[in-house]
Amino acid sequence: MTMLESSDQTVERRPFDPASFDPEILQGEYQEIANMLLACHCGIKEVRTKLEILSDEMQLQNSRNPIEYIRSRIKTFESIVGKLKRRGLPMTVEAARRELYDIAGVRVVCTFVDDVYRIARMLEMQDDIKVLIVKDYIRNPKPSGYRSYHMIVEVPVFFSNHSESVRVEIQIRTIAMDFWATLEHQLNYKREQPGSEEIVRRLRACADSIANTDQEMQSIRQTLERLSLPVRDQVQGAAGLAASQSQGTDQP
Ligand code: 0O2
Repeated sequence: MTMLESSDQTVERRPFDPASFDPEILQGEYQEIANMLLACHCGIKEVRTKLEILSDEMQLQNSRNPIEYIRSRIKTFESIVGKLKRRGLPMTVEAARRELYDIAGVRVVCTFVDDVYRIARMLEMQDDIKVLIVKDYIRNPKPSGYRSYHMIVEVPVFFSNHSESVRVEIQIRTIAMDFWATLEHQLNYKREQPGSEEIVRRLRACADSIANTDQEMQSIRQTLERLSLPVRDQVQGAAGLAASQSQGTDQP
């Protein structure tokens, strides 16, 4: 069983469920909401399948698989409504569909920093993926210290009588970046409390330290690869030479 299979999980935190709607908002749009949810769910499936295929292929071809695990989620109802409110947008499904790019989200957690870019390139090269927006918070971390590579993509989903382009936010990051983001997300409730500047500074320091560790781990892997390659080449070279010599001596 690959790492992907063993830890693969779909985290659909409390879905955008029509039954839980505040009757004041998005009223009378149940069918549209159901359609939007279905499209998001299918968009996530399409992206996950693409990633799982890449993972299976890399597992077979390489000595290691750069994808540690994949998670996905549909944004919660509260979060969608909160974002529409914050942006001063109308409380309609139409506005959510048009303006919010992260209702469907897939998070890919990779082993090393260069794996993040490899996976991103592999997705970008696929004919049926349209990349709309790229935000590289690894090269340009957020003031909080947050690091991750974000892509907003559009993927086609084929239904019985029509097809739809569905937007999906793909966040690609390393295990270390994911570790920081998960803990920071939990601790962040203190952001508005007195003394929060100090907390923010300490969290940013943790993020920088983790980023240095990420770079060092990648550098160690690259060094090991450089060291092991010539050995393998030498062995193969020696084996090849021995084979050709024995062929040579056996020939009349
Ligand atoms: P969740 O729970 O992942 O749905 P906005 O979405 O309005 O905040 P924007 O520009 O649309 O801003 O998106 P951005 O900043 O490119 O990416 C937003 C997502 O990235 C967040 O989603 C988080 O998942 C993640 N993120 C961004 N900054 C931070 C950070 O400082 N700390 C952590 N832990 N995660 C971050 P949501 O919608 O906020 O939440």
